[in-house]
Amino acid sequence: MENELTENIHLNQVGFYLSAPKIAIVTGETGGDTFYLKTSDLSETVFTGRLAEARAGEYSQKQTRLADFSDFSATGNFVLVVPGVGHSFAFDVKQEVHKELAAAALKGFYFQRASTDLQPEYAGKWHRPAGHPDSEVLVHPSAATAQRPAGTVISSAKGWYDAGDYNKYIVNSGITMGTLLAAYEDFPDYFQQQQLNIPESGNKVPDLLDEVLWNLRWMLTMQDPGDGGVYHKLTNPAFDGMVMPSEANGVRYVVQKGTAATLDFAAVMAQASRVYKPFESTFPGLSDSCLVAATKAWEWAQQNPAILYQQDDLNKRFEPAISTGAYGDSDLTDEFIWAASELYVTTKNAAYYRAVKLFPDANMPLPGWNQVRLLGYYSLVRHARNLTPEAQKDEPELKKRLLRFADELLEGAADRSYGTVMGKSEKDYIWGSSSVAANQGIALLQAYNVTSEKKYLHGALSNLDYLLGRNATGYSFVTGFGEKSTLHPHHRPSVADGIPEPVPGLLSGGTNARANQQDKCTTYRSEFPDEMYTDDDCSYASNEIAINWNAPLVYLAAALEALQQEKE
Ligand SMILES: [Ca+2]
Ligand SMILES: [Ca+2]
Repeated sequence: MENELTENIHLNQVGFYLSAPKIAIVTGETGGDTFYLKTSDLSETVFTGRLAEARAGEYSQKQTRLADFSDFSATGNFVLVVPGVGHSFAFDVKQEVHKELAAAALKGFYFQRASTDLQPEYAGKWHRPAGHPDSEVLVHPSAATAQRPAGTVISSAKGWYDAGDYNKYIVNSGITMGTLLAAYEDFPDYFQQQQLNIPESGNKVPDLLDEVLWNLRWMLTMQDPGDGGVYHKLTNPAFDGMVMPSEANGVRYVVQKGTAATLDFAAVMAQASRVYKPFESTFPGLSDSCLVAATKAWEWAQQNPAILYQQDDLNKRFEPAISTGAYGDSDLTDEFIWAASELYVTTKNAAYYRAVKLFPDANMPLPGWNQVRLLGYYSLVRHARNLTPEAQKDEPELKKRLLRFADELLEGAADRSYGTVMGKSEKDYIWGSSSVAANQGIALLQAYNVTSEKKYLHGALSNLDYLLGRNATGYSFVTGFGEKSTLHPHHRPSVADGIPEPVPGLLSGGTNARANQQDKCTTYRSEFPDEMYTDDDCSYASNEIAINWNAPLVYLAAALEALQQEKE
């Protein structure tokens, strides 16, 4: 039996660092209390350990036993063996064990590029002709002004497809870009040496910034030059069928300007202005253009502080009706905080800082597309030493809140059935829960940056383990990584390209406690909140991919690589 592969050993299927925690979870009945680490050909036993006492799963009550082999620290390819159960998938123990993952997660954005061919040289077997030139996009009646009446043709090329669909949404681009630019600001050395094999590799600009620029150029076209407001999205009226990008040729529109989109745009442009400043000779004028765009957007939002995007209302007043992702948000407190923070950090003009109430309440809401407060906090902490007295006065409170939040995340993690920070309550298993795990990891790494306390680093790592297989489903949610990883994401190119393997480096939204009620797929095999996942392309509620989920994966994987390099 121990010579047979079992799926009852749930672990990070990619592997483990030499000197970091190494945990696997054994589910179901075990014959005894001993486990072995063996070379992947099963010829040699390299470590022997004892399984911890059985725990009951928080939702399913299913038995789990934890196997801790953190003390093992030799390089190689191994399996975990539990007599009477079998052996695990093979995994590596080595330095830089997540290096390929970190690069692939970022390259996932290259595969989402609109308006360009993906050449075999860069895209391998997933090469494809260009889709969506977006050189002739119509101004929707909801976005019409005297200068740009309905039907005006504008050019709005480039950008990334948002998710499994082919539309481009400013709100969701906002948090995505903010997270990627934050990754660069926190770990510039790591990204300066990273090679993605994209068309811009070798141009002396870090590939992350080349990739981000593809979407930044598109975002700049989404600002109405007449008044500085920003269109909520560029979209078809309705979702395309499951076809390749080049076969989706419907008319596209920019729709209503809104305050959330405009503030997210302001934040991204302000942050981009300072990040691209050192690359002035390669991108002349870009940094200044971004700051001008950010300032205009901020001013529009001051004059229009509560223009919400309400798609149902919009469809009662304008044609054609729009039925694609709404990304409607009714609370803009956090968007104001984020935009003000980024403008302030870039310009050092305290008027931006004073324009918002930095602590509107005691909450520390985990970032998501409609909740971006902490992105502002992270930037203020990151640049604390270079700010004016107004912000320095608040710095101790900001750090205190950040650490308290990180401590709350860590609370009870070691005692849970899977030993991860992810899974403290059913609320973690929302639509796109993989991004919850990744964003919790980022929050913990912010705390680690402030304190250098290992518990935060290890907490973040536990959530990367979660994403790569140490979870109740046993799946690695990253395409192309792990023997039991997502194969059938709700992602039009992966469905339509005729290639068995999905486009690599994409993070599935993952477990979603209510997924079966939302997408009505019939292939779910469990209804427990932490197991509600189906690797089926019908499942947009548990198995879609999205840029705002991939971005925190990029941050988490790259940050752990960068920090591990310092240690080993
Ligand atoms: Ca480059
Ligand atoms: Ca909000």
